[in-house]
Amino acid sequence: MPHTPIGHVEQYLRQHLTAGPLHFTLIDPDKSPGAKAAAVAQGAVSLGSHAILLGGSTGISREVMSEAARAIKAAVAVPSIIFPEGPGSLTPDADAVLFMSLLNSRNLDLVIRTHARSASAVRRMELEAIPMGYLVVAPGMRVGEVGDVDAVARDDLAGATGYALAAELLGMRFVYLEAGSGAPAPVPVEMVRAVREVVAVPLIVGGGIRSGPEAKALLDAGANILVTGTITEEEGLGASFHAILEEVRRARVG
Ligand code: 1GP
Repeated sequence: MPHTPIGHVEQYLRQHLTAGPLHFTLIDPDKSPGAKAAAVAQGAVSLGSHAILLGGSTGISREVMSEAARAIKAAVAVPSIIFPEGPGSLTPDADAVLFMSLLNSRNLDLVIRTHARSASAVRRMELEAIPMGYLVVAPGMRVGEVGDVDAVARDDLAGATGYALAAELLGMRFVYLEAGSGAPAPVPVEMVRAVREVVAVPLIVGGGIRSGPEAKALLDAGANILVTGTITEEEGLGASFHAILEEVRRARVG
């Protein structure tokens, strides 16, 4: 019977999660193409980042995505994972794709229909698919708009826990709480704590993380993976990035 086993990238993540939280660096290959993406990845990994997410909220072409994925693969040993906004950017040159349902979108394409249309292509490419529930929390920023999202209010803990638990019960193996790229503040720590209490799957948190103290508060609340993107675009691998990675390192065993 054909089946979808847990792939190499997910195994790598699971194994590293046993020692504590992880950090992912989000790179938009439209803004940082090819060699530039590889340089950012190299710097981020040298500071302790555990994987590279490749994505952006506007259509990235397959060519641009492939070039970045190949350059990153040549530069670093950690996985490069597509964080897709549509099927057009899928490429077998990346190591995996977050095969994610935008749980609180009003647009069924983003909940399941695009997945149905692209699943065969993902299988044909032999691209590892990591099943994930993606939940946008206010303010949601650009992804909230393009995703036609009914954003979870920042104080709606029951709403967030309901979506997250439903994702887990549906078999999704990761849940991502997203405040939106460039959000003025990250997902509230109370929401991270509430979701952490009800789900067993690893909890990814991103959007608006810009400082060590913010990272620490989210980690203390139970976030398993922190994602940052804007900070490197705006400041490079400067003091804030160092401070965030330092908090992740401190929270890890040994
Ligand atoms: C966006 O959660 C990620 O999808 C990262 O957000 O760009 O605000 O770091 P930032």
